[in-house]
Amino acid sequence: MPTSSLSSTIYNPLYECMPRAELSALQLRRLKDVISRAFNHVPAYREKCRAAGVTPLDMQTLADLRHFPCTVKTDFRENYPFGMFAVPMEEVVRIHASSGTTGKSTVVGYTANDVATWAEVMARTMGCAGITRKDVVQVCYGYGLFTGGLGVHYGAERIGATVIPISGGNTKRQVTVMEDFGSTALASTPSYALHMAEVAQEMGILDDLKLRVGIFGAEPWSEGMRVDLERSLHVTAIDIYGMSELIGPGVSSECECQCGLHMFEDHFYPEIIDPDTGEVLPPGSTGELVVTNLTKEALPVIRYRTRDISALTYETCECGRTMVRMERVTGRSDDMLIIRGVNVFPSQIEDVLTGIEGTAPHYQLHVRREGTLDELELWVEVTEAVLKDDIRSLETLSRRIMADIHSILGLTCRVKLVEPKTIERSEGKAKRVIDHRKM
Ligand code: DLL
Repeated sequence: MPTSSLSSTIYNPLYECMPRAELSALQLRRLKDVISRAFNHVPAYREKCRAAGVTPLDMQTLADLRHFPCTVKTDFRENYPFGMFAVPMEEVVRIHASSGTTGKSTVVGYTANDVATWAEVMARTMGCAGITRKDVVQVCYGYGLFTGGLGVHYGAERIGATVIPISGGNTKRQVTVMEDFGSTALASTPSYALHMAEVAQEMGILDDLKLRVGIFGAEPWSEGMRVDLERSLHVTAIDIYGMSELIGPGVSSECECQCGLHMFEDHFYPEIIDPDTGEVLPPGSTGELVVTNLTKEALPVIRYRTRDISALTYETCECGRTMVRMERVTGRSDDMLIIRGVNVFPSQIEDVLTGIEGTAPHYQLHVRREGTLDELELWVEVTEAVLKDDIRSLETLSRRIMADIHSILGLTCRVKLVEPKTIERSEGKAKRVIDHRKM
């Protein structure tokens, strides 16, 4: 049951530099506690444990966790809306939701302590990005049931920064506010940040903005996109990661070294598994990230299969933080496209495009089945400058894209070059894949 001690820790950067032995001991204590709470208060989880033949008493060392059953997104659907909660509703002070695998959304809840924990891990995220109380943080993540807006908001307030809770949309107004209020930190999806940069450019004020840092997440993005964001907005682009089921944003964040995302391991315990067999893989291996929420009271989630593909490194970072780093997410084990037997991640395509002059980082993958064969058609926006070129140069550009994709993925695709700003812009997550095979 809820204990007030769980989230009484005050934001303290030293927490993130805890020696490994001390951290492991803390994790084990918290794992035993959270498994007991899920077992005792969430019938669906108790059922899963029974089926797997384990009880909380089987959790004696960190390595024992692998014997416990995983939680998956469909558990939320089957127990919709509040069946995964471990506390009575009187103790739940906040609800958020995200898209489910089908129809019904995934509903998550927070006690007052959970909201405080969330503010703390988001305050650490701010610290990782070098954001301080002197910053003016423009929060363009959506406010509402999505966790992005309020998550960043509470963390930024917790460190004493000035928060502009503008939410997503109305891009010209965003840019005007950015200029007039002197925003120094931008919080948005990376694709929306690029769109804001385009609009600021059109309005002729891009170079007058005071932005110096951006905290970008909620969708996969590439190193190439980082270069574009840093160049166009004159910011340090920091990758932040999280998901509703675990808390929202605040699970992990890059620091200013930009070499992997530190996971706040006193609250989240990570494993990497083989997505096909469920086997736990050794540090450094690439696989599906599975995370146990160590301190959440309303919704203790054990071994959540994130479907996100990453890898973990336990080497201490140059910044001094000892907390494990996860590699930037390269895709999801369930959004991976298989086209004529080739595994394709949209982020790989993006990497190819960002290395090709004349293309904008806006693209869409259209997958169709023609006869028995899958066909990939890649729609790519070209830059204004390229439009002025003759038809031959455009053909050369298409051929170059096809060749580069072929050499990296071993996949032949068709390329359709489209005019600037014709691919629909999103104020949240960009829609990169249109899989006509599933319709
Ligand atoms: O997207 C929480 C969030 C808000 C994170 C704002 C960062 C910033 P969900 O809507 O539940 O929560 O979606 C979670 O989004 O499993 C990943 O597949 C993807 N995702 C989130 N952050 C990143 C990132 C929020 N930095 C799902 N890189 C996750 C790649 C990300 N994918």
